[in-house]
Amino acid sequence: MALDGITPQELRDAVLWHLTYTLGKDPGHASLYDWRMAMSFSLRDRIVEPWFDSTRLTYETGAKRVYYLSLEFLIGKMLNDAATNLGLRDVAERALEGLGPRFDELVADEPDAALGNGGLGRLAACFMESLATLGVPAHGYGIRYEHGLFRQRFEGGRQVETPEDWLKQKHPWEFERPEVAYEIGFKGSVHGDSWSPGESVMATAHDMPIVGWQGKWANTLRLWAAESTNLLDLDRFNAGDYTAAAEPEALARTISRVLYPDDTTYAGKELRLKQEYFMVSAALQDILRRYFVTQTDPRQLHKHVAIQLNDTHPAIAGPELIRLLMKRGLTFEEGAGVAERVLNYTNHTLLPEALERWSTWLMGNVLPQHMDLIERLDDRHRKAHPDRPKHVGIVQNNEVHMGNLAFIMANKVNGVSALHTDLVKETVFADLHALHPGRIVNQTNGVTPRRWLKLANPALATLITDTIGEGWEADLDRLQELEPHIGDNGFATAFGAAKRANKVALSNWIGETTGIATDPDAIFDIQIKRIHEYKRQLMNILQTVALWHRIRQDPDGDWVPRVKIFGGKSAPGYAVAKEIVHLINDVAAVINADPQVKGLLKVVYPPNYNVSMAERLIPAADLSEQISTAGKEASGTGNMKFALNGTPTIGTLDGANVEIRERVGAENFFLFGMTADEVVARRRIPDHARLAIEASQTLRDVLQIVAEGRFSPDDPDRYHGIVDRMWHHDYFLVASDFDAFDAAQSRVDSAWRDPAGWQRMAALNTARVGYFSSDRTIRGYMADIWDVTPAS
Ligand code: H53
Repeated sequence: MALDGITPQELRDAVLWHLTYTLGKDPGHASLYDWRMAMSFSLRDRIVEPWFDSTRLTYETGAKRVYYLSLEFLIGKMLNDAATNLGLRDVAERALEGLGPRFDELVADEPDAALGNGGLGRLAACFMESLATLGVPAHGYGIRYEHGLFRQRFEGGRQVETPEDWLKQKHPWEFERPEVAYEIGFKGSVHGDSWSPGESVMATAHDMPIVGWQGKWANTLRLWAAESTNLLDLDRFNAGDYTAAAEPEALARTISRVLYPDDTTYAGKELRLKQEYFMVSAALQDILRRYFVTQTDPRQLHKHVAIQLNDTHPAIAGPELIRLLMKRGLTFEEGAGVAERVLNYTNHTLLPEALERWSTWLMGNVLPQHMDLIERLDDRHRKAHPDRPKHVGIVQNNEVHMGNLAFIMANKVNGVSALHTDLVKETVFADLHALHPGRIVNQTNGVTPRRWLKLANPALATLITDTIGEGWEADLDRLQELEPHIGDNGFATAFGAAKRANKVALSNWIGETTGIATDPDAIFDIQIKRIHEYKRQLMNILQTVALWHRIRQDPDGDWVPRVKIFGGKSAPGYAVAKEIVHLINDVAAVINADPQVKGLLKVVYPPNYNVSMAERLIPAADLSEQISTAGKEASGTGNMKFALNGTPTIGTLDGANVEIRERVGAENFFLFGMTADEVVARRRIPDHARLAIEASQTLRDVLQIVAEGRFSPDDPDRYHGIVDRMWHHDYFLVASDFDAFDAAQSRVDSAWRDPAGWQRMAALNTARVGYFSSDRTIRGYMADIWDVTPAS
C-alpha cells in the first residue's frame, strides 16, 4: 500500500487548485493562512487513500482492533508531521518555490493542537503514530476541546493564563461526521435495570487521519464534540427570551469546551466527570456499533476488540460497557465477564492526588445506573475474594475509587517504566496484585522517532542516514550501528556541527522572543516539563543561584559558561508551583542583568512551553534535567527525547531514567540523589530538611540570599513562603538532595572541559537509546496486553 510518488510540480498544482477552489483565493491575494490551508489539504489528500485502504483491509481480514481511550491527545502541529511521514517534506519545500511563503513559514503558522497537559497526552499522540506505523488497526477516542491547554504569559514574572483557541481558524486535518452521533445521558432515575436520564447531549464525531511512517497505513483519531439534543428552546425564543432560548445549546457545549488544566492532580468537578463519561459512552457505543457490523455474538467481543484506558480518566468504561451489553440482552454477570476480557488499564502515577475518587453522592447523581453497577461489581469482586482486605473495595468511605474500579475491570494493568511497575505492585495496588497475580505488567514508555528526531532534528537525522543508511526511523535499534563510527573524525565533526547549528538556531530564537543574548558555546542546560514540586524545578533554580553566588565571589575564575533554560506551565490553581515560576523569572532577571557575571550564566524561561517549543529546544540541548524525587515520576518521556537527540542526562534513579542509564551506560549519565527506598527512609527522619540545610553551607547561603529578597527587591518577603517550606515541609526532599545535585553539576562542568569526551558521550546517548521508540512500546502492548498482530 505504498504511496505513489508525487513531484514538486504535481504538489504545486494541487496547492494552487485548493487555493482556488477550496479557499476561493487568487494566489496573488492569498495570505499565509490560505497557503497553509491549501498545502494542508493537498497533503491530506495523499493520506485519504491509505486511510481507506487500511479500513478496507481491516474489514476484509476481520483483524482484531485496538481502541485507545484518552481524555488527552497532545498532538502538536500536524502539517510537518504529515509531510515527514509521507516523505514529502523536500517535495513540499520545492513545490512552494517562487509561489509565496516557504514551507517552514507554513509550519510555523499552524496552531498547536494542545489537547493535553503533558506526558500522558503526548504519549497518547506518540502511540497513535506508532500504531499507524506498525499497521495496527486502531482508533483513538478523545474529546475535541474547543480550548486546549491555556496560553501562558508572564506579567512581572507571574504566570498569567489566557484561553487557547486553536479552532478559531479552520482545522484542516479533521473530517466532521455529523451522521456519527450518539446520545449521552446524565442524571435522572433508575428503575430496575432501566435508566431514564434527566439530561442528555449529543456526541458528534470529528475524525483525524493519523498516518504512519511512509504513508503505508493510516488510523483514525475520533474526537467527540458535545452538542445539544435540542438546538433552540423555541417557546422561549418566541416569547422573546433569546438568551434563555440558546441555553440548552450553550450548556451542552460546555462539556467539550475546555481541557482541564490539571496535570497529575485529581479534578473533583461534576463537569469533569461528565466529560469522562461523555467520551467513554460515545466511544463504547461506536465500538459496539462497528462490532455488530460483522459480528452477532457480544460474548465474543474480546476476540475482536481490545480497549486501553489511558489512566483512570476513562475508568467509567467498565460499568458503561456492562450497561450497553445488558441493553443488548446480556445479563450483568455476562456483561461483566466480557468487559473484564476487553478492557485494560494503564496506570501513570502513584501520586495519591492523581488517583481519581468521586463521592458516591456525585456519582449517584450524575450517573445513577452506573453507581448501581459499581456497587454490584464491588459485591461481585468481594464474593469472588472473600478474604480480601477492606481497602481494595471500589467504594470506600462514600467514595468511588476509580483506580480500583479500573484495576478490577481490567484484563491487564500496566505501569509505564520498570521501576514504576514495581512500585505499583508494592504500593497502591499491592493488595489487588496479591489477589490477581500476573495482571500487572510493565510497558516502558517510548516516543516516536519520526517526530522527535526525523522532524525535529533534520541535521542529526541526515547524519544518521548518511552514516548507517535508511530505515532506522522504523527500526530504531539500528541506531546501535552508529557506535563504531563515533570515534571517526568525520562523524565527530559532523555530529558536533549538527548540535552547534541547532544551538545557534535556538540562541537566535531566544534572542528574538525574549531579548536575552546567549552564547551557543555555553552548556545549554534544559528543564522542560510541567511545573510541579515533585519535578523539583525549585532545586534547579536554587542550584543556579548557588552557581551565580560562586561566580560573583570569584568573577575571574575559570567558569564553564551555562545557559539554564526552563519551560513549563503551572496548573492555574497550584499556588506553590506558581511561586516557583515567579522565582525562576525573578532569578533570571537579576542574573541576566548582573555585569559581574559577564554573561557566563544566563537564565532563560520562554513563556508558553508546548510541543512545538519542545521540538525546538530538545535538538539544541547539551544537558537534560530529569531530577524528580525518586519514586515520583512514573516514567518521563522528555528524558527519552533528549537522550535520542544526543543529550546526556543529569538525573535521579526515577521512572525511565533508570532504564536510560542502564542502556547509555553509567559513565554517560550524571547520576545523583537518593533512591526511591532512601527517599522513603529519609522522610521518616524528623526534621530531615533542617538537618540537610544545616549540613550544607551552599544551601544555607542560597536560602539566605532568597530570603533576603535579593531577587524580589520590590517585595523582599515574596519568597519567605518558599524558604520556610524548605526548612519545615520539604516533602520532595529538595534540601536532602541539594548537595548531591550541586556536585553532579560540577561533574558536568568537568566533563564539558573535554569537548571530545563530551561529544562521545552525547553521541553514545543517541546510539544506545533505540529501545525507547514507541514502536517497541506498542509491540509490547500488542504481545502482552492486546493479543493483536498487525493487519498489513
Ligand atoms: O504520564 C507520563 C509519564 C509521567 C507522568 C505522566 C502523567 C500525566 O502527564 C498526567 C497524569 C498522570 O497521572 C501522569 O507524570 O511520568 O511519563 C506518560 O506515562
